[in-house]
Amino acid sequence: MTLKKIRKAVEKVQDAKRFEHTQGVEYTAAALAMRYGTDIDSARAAGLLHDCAKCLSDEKRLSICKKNHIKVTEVEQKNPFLLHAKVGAYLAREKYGIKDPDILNAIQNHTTGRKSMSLLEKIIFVADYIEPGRKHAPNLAEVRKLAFIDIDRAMLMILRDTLQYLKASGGDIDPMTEETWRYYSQQ
Ligand code: DGI
Ligand code: FE
Ligand code: FE
Repeated sequence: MTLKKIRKAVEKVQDAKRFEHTQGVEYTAAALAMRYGTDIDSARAAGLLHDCAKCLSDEKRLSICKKNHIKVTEVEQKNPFLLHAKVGAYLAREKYGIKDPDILNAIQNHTTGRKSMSLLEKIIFVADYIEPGRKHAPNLAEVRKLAFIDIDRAMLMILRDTLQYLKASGGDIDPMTEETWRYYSQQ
């Protein structure tokens, strides 16, 4: 599918606010790809598709996983919104025809991160947090600036602030988020 077709298709499955965010992630990811010298169209495709499973119901996400033998962890079972990343990568492949494993990984790992992320995975993780439509994340101005100076340090700030927020709000922490933080704080 062309970027234009993907954009049209995603618009159909998202509410207006989510689609606004999606386009914000698309062009922020494109700008980061320019800065760090990686493929701009891959960044745009991953940005467009990263939340393609965000507007499904939890039941739907769980049933897609069950039907397609996608493993659901304990934390995901309890917090099925987390599955929008895994299910998004599945739909990107099956419904939107994405074959590039790097794009699929960027979608799959955009919420919790993972160890040894590729440049594209980091770009989507960071673009998701800093796109212009985001208003409430802590240290936004600083992370936005840092993203274009040192993407690994931006990753660390995002992970630190996300874990801090989850601890303060009593949200279940996915072991993957913790592992990503540990990995990057030891680099
Ligand atoms: O889908 P978006 O809202 O655009 O962004 P996202 O996929 O990064 O999801 C953001 C939310 O995910 C944010 O409120 C923090 C939350 N999150 C990230 N890691 C974890 C987590 N939530 C829980 N419960 N556990 C985690 O480890
Ligand atoms: Fe998301
Ligand atoms: Fe998002």
